[in-house]
Formats: sequence, structure tokens, C-alpha cells
Amino acid sequence: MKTKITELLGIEYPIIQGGMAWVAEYHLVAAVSEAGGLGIIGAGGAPAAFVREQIQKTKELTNKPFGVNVMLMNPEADEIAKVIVEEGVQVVTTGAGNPGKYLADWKAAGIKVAPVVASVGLAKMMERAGVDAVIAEGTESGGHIGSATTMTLVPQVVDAVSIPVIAAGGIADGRGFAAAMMLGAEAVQMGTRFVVAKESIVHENYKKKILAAKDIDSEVTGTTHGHPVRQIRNNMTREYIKLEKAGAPFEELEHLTLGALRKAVVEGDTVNGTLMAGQIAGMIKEEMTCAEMIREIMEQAESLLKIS
Ligand code: TUI
Repeated sequence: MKTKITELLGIEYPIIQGGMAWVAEYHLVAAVSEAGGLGIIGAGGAPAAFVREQIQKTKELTNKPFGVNVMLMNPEADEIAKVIVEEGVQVVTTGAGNPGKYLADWKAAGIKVAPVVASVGLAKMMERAGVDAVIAEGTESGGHIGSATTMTLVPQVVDAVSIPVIAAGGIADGRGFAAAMMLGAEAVQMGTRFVVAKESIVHENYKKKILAAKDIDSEVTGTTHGHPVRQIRNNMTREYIKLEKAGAPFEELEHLTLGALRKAVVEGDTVNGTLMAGQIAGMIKEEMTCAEMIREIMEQAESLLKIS
């Protein structure tokens, strides 16, 4: 399927894998890109040297385009921005902030840049700053989120900018893909579905929690200090929300989340770990390869959109 995004990024299918911290490492990234989508390394809170290594390992597994996501709250974001240029990465996405200060260097290096935006205001600012596309991410997403839903955000961003829009948040099958296209998107970004890909190195316990999740099993922590994070409800979220309701200061809450994503992804700690996942987890019932997922989504979407 050809869209402005497949043309821009040189990929076969308009499906982009979310740049999830700890989860989106080189095995998953290469598998998505090899399957014709766009794999994205999630730099998360990792050091720049680790990100460089991930880029090099991805290049060993695929010759197809792939990207890096820069989580802008990372204290090493400046160094990571340089590594991306030095390593000749073709696509950059950003999250959790405004990437304005890096754009000149990335554009000078010919990198395609698509920041995640959670509002029309930031989308317009990013277009003026010269980015190639924006990812409009709704509050259905896992991890750090904004407040607008995908259904409301995507068409409003599409109307406000002339660059291509990628829809994210709550999309995990061909129906969601087709709906995003109807809203005016040129591609989708999916996170949660790729967490349970066969090629994903995420601990089996975490995958089982996603596969067993029901529609209302996610919870948003961090609303009181401005960093809302969606994750599957567990002991940690119950404790966190209890403390938040009691008016606990950020420092007291922070000790619950420090290293908690690693605990979930690497150690499989589903009790005290952060099981980041989107609201669509309830629909995801099967572990598949990235190629199987992408084929299934495209077949379903093409039949719904009546294109061939
Ligand atoms: O970034 C994400 N999702 C993430 S990052 C992350 S790592 C983390 N771990 C614990 C606590 C906090 C983060 C886990 N998941 N998605 C992209 C995204 N960006 N969602 C929302 C935004 C966003 C929000 C506000 C982007 C820009 C923004 O405003 C920027 C500004 O300065 O105006």
C-alpha cells in the first residue's frame, strides 16, 4: 500500500512500531523493518553508548530503513541526538517533549523527523519548525500520554497541518488501521501489539499480562505531577494511586517507579514492575511474528478499505 508516509520513509507498509523504552531493542526493530514496516529503537532513558550499540546491531540484521525514538526527558538526549547523525540513522521520532533544538542538525543530515504530538498546538509548531511528519498520539496509548483521544486528536491535527500525520493510540488490527485512514492519517504507529511479537524480548510474564488484559485493565499513574503514564493495573499502580490520592509529594512516588519498567520487561516482575500498555491490550490475544501481524492487519484493512 502506497501512502505519503511509505513514500517518505521508503517502506512497504504504512505501519510504524512505537519506540518503546526497554522493549524496542534491535531484535524487534529489525523484525518490523524486515516485515516491511518501520522498526524504531526506543532510546528511552538509556545512555548514548547503548543507543549507538543498538543502531549498529540493527544494521547487522537489516538493510531496510529503521528509526530511533528519542525520549526527550533522557538526560543524555543531546548526546543521543549526535549519535543518530553520526550513525546515519534515516528516521527519528521523539516523545515526551519538544525536539526543536535538534531539528536543524537532523535536517542538515537528511534525516526524516516525525515528533510525537499530543496536541494541535505542538503539531503546528513542529510543522513551522520543518519536520517531515507528525505522530498524533491519543490517550489510549501505553506509557507517557496526553489527554486527547486518538479519535478526536487525529482529525484535528490532520486539519491543522499540511504534512503527513501518523495516527497512534488504540490501534492494533486492520479495523483500527482503516479507521485511522478514514480520519486522514497516512500511517499508523502501534506499540502494545508489538510488545507481544514473537521477536520481542519482553519477559514472558509481561506478555502474558497483555494477552490476559481486559478492556478496562489499564490505569493512569502520575496525573498529579504532570507525567501521566498508562500501564496495566497491578500492586504498584494501586499503591501509587493510593499515595497520589493522599497528596504524596513527587519524591515519595518516584521511588515506586524508578527502574520499574526494567523490572517488568527484563525480570518479569508483574507485581512491582511498570507494565506499560495501551487500552487496546484487551483485544490482543495472540503472540505472532511481526510479519504475520503486519500481513494480517494489511489484509483486513485492504478488504475494509476496498483497495487492492
Ligand atoms: O513518550 C511517549 N511515551 C512514553 S515515554 C516513556 S519513558 C517514561 N517513563 C516514565 C515516566 C515518563 C516517561 C514511556 N512512554 N509517547 C510520546 C508522547 N509524547 N506522548 C505524549 C507526548 C508529549 C506530551 C507533551 C509530547 C510533547 C508534549 O509537550 C511538549 C511541550 O513542551 O510542549
